[in-house]
Amino acid sequence: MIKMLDYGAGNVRSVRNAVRMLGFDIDDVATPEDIVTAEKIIFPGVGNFGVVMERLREKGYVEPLLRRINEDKPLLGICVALQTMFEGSEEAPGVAGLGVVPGMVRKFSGHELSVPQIGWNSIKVAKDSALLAGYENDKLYFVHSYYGEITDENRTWVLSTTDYGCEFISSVQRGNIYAFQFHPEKSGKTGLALLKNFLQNHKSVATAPTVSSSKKTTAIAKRVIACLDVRSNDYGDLVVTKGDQYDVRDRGEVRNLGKPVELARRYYEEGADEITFLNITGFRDFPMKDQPMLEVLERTSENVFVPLTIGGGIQEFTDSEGNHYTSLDVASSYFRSGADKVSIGSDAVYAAEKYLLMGKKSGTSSIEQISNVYGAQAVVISVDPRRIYVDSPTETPHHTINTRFRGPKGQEYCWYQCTVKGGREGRDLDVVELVRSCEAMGAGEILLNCIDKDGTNSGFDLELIHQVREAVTIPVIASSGAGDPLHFVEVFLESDVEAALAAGIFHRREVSIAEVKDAMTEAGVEVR
Ligand code: 1PR
Repeated sequence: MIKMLDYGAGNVRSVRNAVRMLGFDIDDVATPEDIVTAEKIIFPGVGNFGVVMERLREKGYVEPLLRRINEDKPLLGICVALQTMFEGSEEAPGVAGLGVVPGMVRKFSGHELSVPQIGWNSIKVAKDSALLAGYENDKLYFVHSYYGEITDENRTWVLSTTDYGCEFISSVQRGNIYAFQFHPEKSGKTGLALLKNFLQNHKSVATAPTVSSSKKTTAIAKRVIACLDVRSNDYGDLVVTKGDQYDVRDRGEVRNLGKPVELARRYYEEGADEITFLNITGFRDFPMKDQPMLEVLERTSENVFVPLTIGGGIQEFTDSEGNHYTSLDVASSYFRSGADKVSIGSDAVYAAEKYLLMGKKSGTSSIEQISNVYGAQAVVISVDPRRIYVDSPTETPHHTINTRFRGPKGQEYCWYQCTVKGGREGRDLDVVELVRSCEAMGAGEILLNCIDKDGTNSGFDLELIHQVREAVTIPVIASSGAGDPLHFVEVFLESDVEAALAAGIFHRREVSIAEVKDAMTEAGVEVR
């Protein structure tokens, strides 16, 4: 029997779905003894090293895990699970890991790349292994700020390495004990094939020589993301909609561009590197009662094996019966339903305002709460800025730019005002203040929309993108305005964003994801 070690962190639903899709049964470890007796164990992991180790200790799982590893019974660790096998991590100083693999887990730093590493990278195979049979240099999905360091003492464990600023351990193996830093369950067909190698009796898999002949540095791909803005229409159906500068109504009716689960599936099949759902009226609904959205996630995660982000309505809430829910509760329900990342819009603006007013973190903001438990990489900030033109930078305390596009009265400067409630309300906060505050509070990525550009098909707002890219070190997703594959090429060649997102052109079938990737490849941009 294959068992899942579910200790309550991260998106284990996707791993379960992937295993079932491959035709195997899996159920959860119910007692510590199950860890020792199960035929195969999958030990998934997303989140903070310290929190994961604490949960394993609380549940009495450490000792049986060590026994299983010593007895060489098949085990596959994923992401943070790989990191727990080391002696300790810079993420949680003083917290001991399982100590099976000699060495420490370090934080990516001291180079030009954004941290966390979020995206598709490849692996250099260091030794033959049936587990990697069939792997041919395809890209796999990584999402992490910390990595296992290669040392002389742990070299015999190293199954593969990957480059991201430095060369790090991307998988380990000793006997039947395996662990991946990447997520096979989120790595499309390539990842599923590796997972299958583990699930079937991998000793019987023909051992193709898998050691990489090339020692070439691996490279992370620029991501292409399909975004689905979702809301109920006036007849109560949950639909994918799309606005022009955030106005989603056409002659009074909410535009209906399709069904969320079907569209997500289509984009997965067409090669989207990631899928984002934005529950665009989430700020006024209570998502935990909004079962359709959770159901959309659950159903999507059954057959979409790339990362899923969900946003809308992540905030604290008290229902009509007086029950209080923290934003962490709301986010947890999204993670349990199949989300890998959550995106926070309005509540991030309020948190940033409070942070700037107090001059320090409150410890209670949604960003901090979710990041502390699920890790920074699981917290995306969705920014909805609009241009405010001024004649001179001295007219405003905000961060201005000298813009190529003049304002309505010929103004040469503008600043980007943050908005809440889907652009309905402007705040006295600019994008630079917002993204810097959110990064300080523990956000892991910025989804940078632009109300002026949304739905215009006129290309991304490069001026906004440059301003934000320079303000933070976390990954930035460019969004709003894509109308042509060359707009993706432009944004990747002219800025350092890690990903670009589009909605309208994909929904209306004006441009396919393959056409975007072909144009990127032709221009020399790394793609999956
Ligand atoms: O504030 O935490 O509840 O989150 C609400 C979320 O819903 C925010 O992420 C906000 O961006 C989003 N949202 C709210 N209202 C709208 C609207 O359109 N009326 N959609 C909205 C924002 C922007 C993009 C869009 C790109 C690409 N959508 O995600 O998909 O602009 O479009 P394009 O390629 O067609 O130009 P909270």
